[in-house]
Amino acid sequence: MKQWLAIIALASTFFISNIAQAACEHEGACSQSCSLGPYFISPKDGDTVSSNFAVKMGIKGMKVHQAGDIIEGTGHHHLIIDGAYIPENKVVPSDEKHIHFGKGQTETTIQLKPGKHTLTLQFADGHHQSYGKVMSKTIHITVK
Ligand SMILES: [Cu+2]
Repeated sequence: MKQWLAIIALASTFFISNIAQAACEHEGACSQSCSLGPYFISPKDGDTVSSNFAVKMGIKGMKVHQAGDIIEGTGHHHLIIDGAYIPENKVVPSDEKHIHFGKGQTETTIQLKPGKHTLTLQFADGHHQSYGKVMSKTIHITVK
């Protein structure tokens, strides 16, 4: 009997997630739950900024937590300059193009050369392992 309950519970979980998936794919009907992931509070996509500018980061569907332990539903921001998102479970590199906010920071100031750049936010777990494309956001900016 217990086994049956487990199977039914499992089946209904699949069923519910399928409905959620279908709702998300329904054009124009994208609710809050569809736009999960990190987002730029500033700058905004298409903005022109001065060479020294503030970056403010937000996250939907997860909570910011400092790096260290892996805690389900939490992670920290990474800012990738002129690079792509990090595939799921891969560790985010640490260099001048990949900035970690392992203390749980949600804003910073960066300096970029004049011209067009991309900024990518990548949310990753306490061990800096990427949550993948769905937990990333890329914008295009111009530095004057
Ligand atoms: Cu990290």
